[in-house]
Amino acid sequence: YEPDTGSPVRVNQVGYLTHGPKSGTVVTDAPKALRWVLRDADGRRAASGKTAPFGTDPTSGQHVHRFSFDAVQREGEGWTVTVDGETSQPFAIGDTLYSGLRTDALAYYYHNRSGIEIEAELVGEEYARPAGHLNVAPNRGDFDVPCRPGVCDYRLDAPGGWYDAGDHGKYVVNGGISVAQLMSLYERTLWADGADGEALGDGSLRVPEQGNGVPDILDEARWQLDFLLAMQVPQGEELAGMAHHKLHDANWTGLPLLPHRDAELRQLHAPSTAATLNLAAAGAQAARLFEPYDPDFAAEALTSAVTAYEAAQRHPDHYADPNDGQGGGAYSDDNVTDEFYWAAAELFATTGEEQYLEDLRNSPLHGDTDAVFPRGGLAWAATAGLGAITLATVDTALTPAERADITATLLEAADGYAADSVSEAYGLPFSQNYVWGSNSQVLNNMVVLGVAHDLTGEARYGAAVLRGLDYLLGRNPLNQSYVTGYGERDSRNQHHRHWARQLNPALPHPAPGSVAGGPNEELQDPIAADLLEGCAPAMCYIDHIESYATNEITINWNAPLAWVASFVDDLGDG
Ligand code: 9MR
Repeated sequence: YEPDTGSPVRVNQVGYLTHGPKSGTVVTDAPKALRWVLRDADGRRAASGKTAPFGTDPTSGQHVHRFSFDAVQREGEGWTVTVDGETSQPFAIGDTLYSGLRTDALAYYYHNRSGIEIEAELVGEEYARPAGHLNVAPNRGDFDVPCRPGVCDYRLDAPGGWYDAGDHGKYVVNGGISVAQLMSLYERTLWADGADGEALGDGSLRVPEQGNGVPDILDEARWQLDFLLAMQVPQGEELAGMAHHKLHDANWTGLPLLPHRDAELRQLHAPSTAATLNLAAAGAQAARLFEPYDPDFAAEALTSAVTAYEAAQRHPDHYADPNDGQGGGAYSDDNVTDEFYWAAAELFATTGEEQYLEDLRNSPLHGDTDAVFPRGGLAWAATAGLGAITLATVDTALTPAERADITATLLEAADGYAADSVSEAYGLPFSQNYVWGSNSQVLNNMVVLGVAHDLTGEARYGAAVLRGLDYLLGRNPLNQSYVTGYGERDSRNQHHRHWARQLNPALPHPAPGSVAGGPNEELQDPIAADLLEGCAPAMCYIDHIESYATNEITINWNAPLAWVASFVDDLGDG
């Protein structure tokens, strides 16, 4: 298998902000600089210059040059760059290029809601579908859900929430960080200059709650929060206050399969400390954000969060079983110091209570930049940075000195990511191994850079975010846009059970704004193992529906995409 990488001239296939950096990469063996020519849609020469030879890109093995045309600030569509007789994909220059991506990336959540009909009026006929998992045959769940044998003898009603990914599982670990990042995106509009609250407000998204007086992004978050709260172990039980790690099918189902056709038994899996702390953190954040809109819910969320945190303290080492992977992912994590840090931060931000601050000060992660913001990015198993972002940005009872310390940690991390984006052949703010969901690692580094930009106003942080977007949208070793519907060579066969056009022409491709997991050098699925053997790390990707290890989509990868799209759209407005 030889990937079709198209033109050797690699650009952001969507385009560049009018006043933003504009760079590309060309694959060439030429030892010396080459001439690049920028042409407008009519083929007229608009600018030209010399490429800068880079050498060999270690992530792809490709010999490349880089080029940039920052000075060009003429808006329009259909621009191309030609180098050595080879022409790039077309792209636009403008300031409103990303407003569609902001809403599309957020629409991902409505599309993947469980327990509610997805209405044609909101998403179009192609994407409309009946509600899934409301105990209507052949579905068996998510009301009155039993535990797996030996886990508990009660049953829970846990409808709603979002399906995790290509599968129909609902997981509290990663469900928590996903909803937290959506809430943080909303919360950013409360503290960051230039963050457009209306773009996320009531009437901004294609959700059924439009017009209820609540910002639509909070309506979307609420759908998941209600599910998370329902996963808590009831009072009177031995593990009261903990959260069940996950709820999913007893056996893996095949593809394609619409949610309402899933006939597998749904089961609750054992509570875990990590899930419990996801609930504590997300619940605490929800409490402060929903307070103006629904004080009863805010109070309920806070009670659940406090109860969860105390339960986690009583049971600090209930790790999810790494072998519990039948019918759903394991999401096991045997280091929860980061989840403790994140939950303490959110509880402190909301309540101002000293005990949470003490816990933060005593955390082994306190003041350790690499632990709070790992170079490889925030992720479901590395959540501390979410707490640090909150403490650096939201007004809390922290002393100014402590807030300054946490801000310094964040900026130090951002400086590292920004340096990567300057030195990488393809400009991405990431320099680690390419693992499962690598695109989300890139995106989460971009979130930290975006926050750094918001806090300092320094253009170099915003520029690094934009270069990251260039990478995701086509300036990369495969000439691939990893976001469906964006760019001429976009991913459209991601692993998903009902967005499965590759398997059945009557079904749609993923909805626009769905980001693929991306290159994963570990080749953990049969398609990748078979077709990608020997691939260079950044090229271990295939747009094939069965390659779940390189080409799945999931709530916790689209969340940083939504954050970044929103940030970049605001940047264009500003
Ligand atoms: O995102 C998860 C990734 O970090 C893990 O390496 C991988 C294997 O355990 O699982 C990923 O999560 C998947 C989950 O287990 C099941 N639903 C789909 C998720 C995305 O691929």
